Amino acid sequence: TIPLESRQIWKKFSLGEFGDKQEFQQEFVRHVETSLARSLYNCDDLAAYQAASQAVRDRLVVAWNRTQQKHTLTDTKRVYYLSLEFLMGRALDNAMLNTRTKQYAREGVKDFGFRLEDLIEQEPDAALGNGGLGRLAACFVDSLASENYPGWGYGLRYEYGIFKQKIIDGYQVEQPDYWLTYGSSWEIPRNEISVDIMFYGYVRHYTDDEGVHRRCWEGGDVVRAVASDFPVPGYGTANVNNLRLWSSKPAQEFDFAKFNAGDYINSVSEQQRAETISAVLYPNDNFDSGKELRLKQQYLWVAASLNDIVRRFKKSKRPWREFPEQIAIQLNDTHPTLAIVELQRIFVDLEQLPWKEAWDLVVETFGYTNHTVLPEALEKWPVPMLENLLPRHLEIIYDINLYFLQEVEAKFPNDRELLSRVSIIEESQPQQARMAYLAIIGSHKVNGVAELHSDLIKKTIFKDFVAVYGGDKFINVTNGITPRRWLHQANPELSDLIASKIGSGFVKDLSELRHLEKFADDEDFQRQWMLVKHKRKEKLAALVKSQSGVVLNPDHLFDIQVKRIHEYKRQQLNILGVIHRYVELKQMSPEERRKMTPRVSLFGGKSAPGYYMAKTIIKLINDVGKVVNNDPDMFDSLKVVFVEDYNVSKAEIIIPASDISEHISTAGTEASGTSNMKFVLNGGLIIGTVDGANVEITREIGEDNIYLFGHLADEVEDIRHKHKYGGVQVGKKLQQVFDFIQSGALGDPEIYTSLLHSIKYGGDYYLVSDDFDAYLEAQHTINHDFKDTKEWARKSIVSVSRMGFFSSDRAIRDYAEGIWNVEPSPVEE
Ligand code: GPU
Repeated sequence: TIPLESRQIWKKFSLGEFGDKQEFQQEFVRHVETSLARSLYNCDDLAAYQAASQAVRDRLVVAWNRTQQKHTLTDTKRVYYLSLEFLMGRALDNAMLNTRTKQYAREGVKDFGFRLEDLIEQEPDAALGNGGLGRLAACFVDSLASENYPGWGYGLRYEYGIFKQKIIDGYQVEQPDYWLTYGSSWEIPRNEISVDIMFYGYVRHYTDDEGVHRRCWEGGDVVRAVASDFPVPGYGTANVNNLRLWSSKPAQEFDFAKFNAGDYINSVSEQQRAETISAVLYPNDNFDSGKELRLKQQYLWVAASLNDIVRRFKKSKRPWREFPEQIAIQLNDTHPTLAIVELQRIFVDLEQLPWKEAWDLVVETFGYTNHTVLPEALEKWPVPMLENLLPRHLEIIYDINLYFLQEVEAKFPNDRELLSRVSIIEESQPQQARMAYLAIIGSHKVNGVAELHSDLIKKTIFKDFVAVYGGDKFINVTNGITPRRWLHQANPELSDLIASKIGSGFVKDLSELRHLEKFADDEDFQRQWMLVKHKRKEKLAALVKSQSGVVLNPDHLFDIQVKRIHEYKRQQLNILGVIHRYVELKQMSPEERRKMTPRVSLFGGKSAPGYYMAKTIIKLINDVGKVVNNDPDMFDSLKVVFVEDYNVSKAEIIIPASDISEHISTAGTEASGTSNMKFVLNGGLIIGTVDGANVEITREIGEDNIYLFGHLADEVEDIRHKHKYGGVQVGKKLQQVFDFIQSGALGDPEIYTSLLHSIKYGGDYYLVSDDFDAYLEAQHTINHDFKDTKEWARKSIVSVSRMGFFSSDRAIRDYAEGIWNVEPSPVEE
């Protein structure tokens, strides 16, 4: 540390916030000339982006250090959010807005001939996630920082994020997303922070000095996990939290034995294999692939994070019993469930705590969030794989299971069926470890992500555990979204318009939007409101034009469905509905057609590379687009667009442009959904099923302001049963659509056979046939309502004004109070 008498000098040179444009420019030029080694003669947009980022980053780093120092000094309880995905998107705009330096930067770069918007566009998305689950984690770290909670994210620093999607001949083609080509300006490499992680090996039994029988894990392969930190600025606060991502590296440079034996090339290349562990994000959404490399990713990340957390705790010199008073760890789905086992291993094997004492601390530390009821998404690891890769962990899992089953047996004697139902080990061939059960047993709270979903898990997949533990362990925390990125940043036009009426406090406290409702009937305000929407539709039209050449009319109704392509999300229902509309329009006279509400149907989203049915749906959408967009009869009536490579940055352009967006999952399948919240917050209305957070959105905004349709969650089981034993009834309208496709009007109908058969002869698991007519009916109502612009604007304003509940700030406060027991700890400015 710096001697006391010199600290004044230090402080004189310590970086503060930018006070004006000149200060920004000074830093900008310095970074161009020194960090980038360029000059005013070769400073292009990319260099300018990098210099601007580093200027902003420097400020964040100073504030980040202060925040961490303060939390260490005051020894406050910290929250650790363990997530295998953080779908952050771009950082620059967000960092400038959160530190309120955007104005200086804009004016600063303008003097040098740059448009700040062009620089922002240079940044590649940090796309370290698949969809909703990863984006939720990104919203949560924003809210943790903004609400002044001492909260860290822990994840993996994949070199390849979610693949880039190309559409070629209507098919999805995947290309690698190497996002670190120019490095990341936002990353602080922490090469000095590393943890050696073991795999394989064996369990050694021994007797310690006190004669106690002990076990310890030895002799395996070692891989090094190295930390990188990404500062997470809060909005309107000096708090800057940390997102720590781990990379895998070889544990030593060379295998000296081999090296000396002359096998130089192989000794190096074998070491390189260590790096493949964190190389690439698994591109599955709501699906468990069960691959060994994925298990290695999970363990490397979890073991490195826990080592880090325990090391920090040990520095405080507190007794172990205070561990849960100092530390809360949240498991984002079951991906980090091994953390439970790893902490128990640290306590029992390494720190030699008695099992029961250790286990109570573990349970008090962890909380588990479930994000799905889909059976194919629930993680199970084959026991032989665990035994090979993590032999000691498997033993600990067996012991956890044994004690748990004894507890169950004591409570429900002689119920063998129950014991086999709740056992962590499923008696299949091979045996499998059910990670959700382990997560429940090792956590003090389990939460679902929307009311309907939280009720559903208690009644279905976790029913037996409610019987064992009672209902209080299972709670709901409805998801939320950060108003910074999803309103203030993505839609400055709307944000400014709202602020002109109610001030800008809603960016920090979204519930302030309620003050907007009194302007809902103000015709002048309605016009301004719809003008913003129109502007944003123009902006989306420009994007679509530049990417696909298709010209959209911003006066038409924009109907948008953007999300991962999945049968349960039912993009097939949407596109079959579009085909129905096309067939109807074709049968009309030009006069009749002119009376119909003109529409744009826009789709976007990625399919998992190995998901055949989802890829077929993408092909169908693109083939419909090709026919419809080239049909002169449709020019003023219908356009169908598939936006390539949907990601966070594109979402920021697409979401503000919707009149209607679609959230039409089979009831009971979408745990929450979060884009539904983003669309409504941006003044779009929604068509949806009674599923996930749609239920609470309806309760908040009022049922007159949402277009709900379809069967309810509690009817789905019966309907599937009927399909199975009585066949599927394809109604007249849907049959018309099938006939059209089979006529070859879209091209070779063979391509779609499996898709159509899965509905008509395959049991229609997702109830497309059952909901089709109701879906068309709801769309019909929308066509009618859209013609009344004033009433539409009123609904839109009222809806936005009632969206305060869906801020991720509220969600984070719910977690803090209901699960973590942590308090905000603001840093002085
Ligand atoms: N979700 Br499980 C994902 O995005 N990926 C997954 O692998 C799993 C869940 C989503 C849910 O599908 C969505 O309904 C929810 O809003 C989101 O997690 C965040 O909770």
